[in-house]
Amino acid sequence: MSENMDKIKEYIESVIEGSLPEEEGHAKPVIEAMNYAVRGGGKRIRPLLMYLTYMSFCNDVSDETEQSGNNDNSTDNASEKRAGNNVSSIVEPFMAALEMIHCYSLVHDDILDNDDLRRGKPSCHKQYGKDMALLAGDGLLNYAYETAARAFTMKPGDIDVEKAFFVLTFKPGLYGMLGGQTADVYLTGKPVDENQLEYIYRNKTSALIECAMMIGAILAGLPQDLVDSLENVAYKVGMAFQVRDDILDIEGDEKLLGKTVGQDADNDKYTFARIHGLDESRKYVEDITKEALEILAEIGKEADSVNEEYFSLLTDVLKSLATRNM
Ligand code: GRG
Repeated sequence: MSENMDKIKEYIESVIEGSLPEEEGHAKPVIEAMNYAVRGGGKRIRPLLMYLTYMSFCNDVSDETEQSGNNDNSTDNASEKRAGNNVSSIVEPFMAALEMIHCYSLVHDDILDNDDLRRGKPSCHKQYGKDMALLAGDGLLNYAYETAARAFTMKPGDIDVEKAFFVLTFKPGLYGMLGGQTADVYLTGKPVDENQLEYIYRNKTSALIECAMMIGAILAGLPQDLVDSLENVAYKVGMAFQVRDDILDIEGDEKLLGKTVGQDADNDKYTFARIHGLDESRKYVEDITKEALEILAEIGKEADSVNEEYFSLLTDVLKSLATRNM
């Protein structure tokens, strides 16, 4: 099968769009704010990494997702959608769920920092007010699990689905993103040491990237030792992603980024880039990305079967994150 990245991105958008709740009923105001926060503008890196990891290692052809319209969003029956009847591959509910969790974190983060812009649009609380944005974040977190739980009915009793669901509960939580964000908020305005900084970055940013690649690997049936190695790849990629984020907050283009730059300094955050400077930060991103790619290449040699086309796309995406401008 041959496909290009544009087609994959289109497919991911359709999976996310097809998983959003209908804007109806008494909860409509919050559903509108939830959908606003998810729709439009995001890079969709987490579902993309999950999908490319899954497709790189999945050798069960019957479970492969074709982007050819099997993901029919035409139904206007919300209960059918909730039952997952328009879902064609086991990885899809997890892809949509992880993007919802990521979007909830952005909504709440923007409230906390009182950021005006997100993805080139007014942030959720600027558009819908603080109360509704808070509820939209809560709603997205909850609906993410409702969405992922569809996988249980697609493959009843499947141990890999259970494992993947556990990873989806663990990585965004206390011992993952939420823990990292807590330390970040608690330590704002205070000088941080290397250990604290590593803890914050590993958790607030790497955790969801680890979540993406681990779930892709687990659902593809990779053995535990290779899932662990991919977790390490994702950890390193996540660290690079966050340091690149720091760099862009200093010298990035607001138009490309779709958000206000200079927020870290304004909020008195001691980021890697502020502590180490731009040159050292660039070198760190380059070095840790190289380490990640070396481990990924080893995984490619050790895995029983690898789809070379997807594996090479996965490698290219990870490489491109080190020099991203948005
Ligand atoms: C503090 C009230 C309160 C809530 C916290 C847990 C949480 C909400 C926030 C997580 C921390 C966070 C926002 C980390 C930033 C990670 C990061 C670099 C986000 C930007 O991701 P991109 O570049 O964004 O993938 P797009 O828009 O492309 O999806």
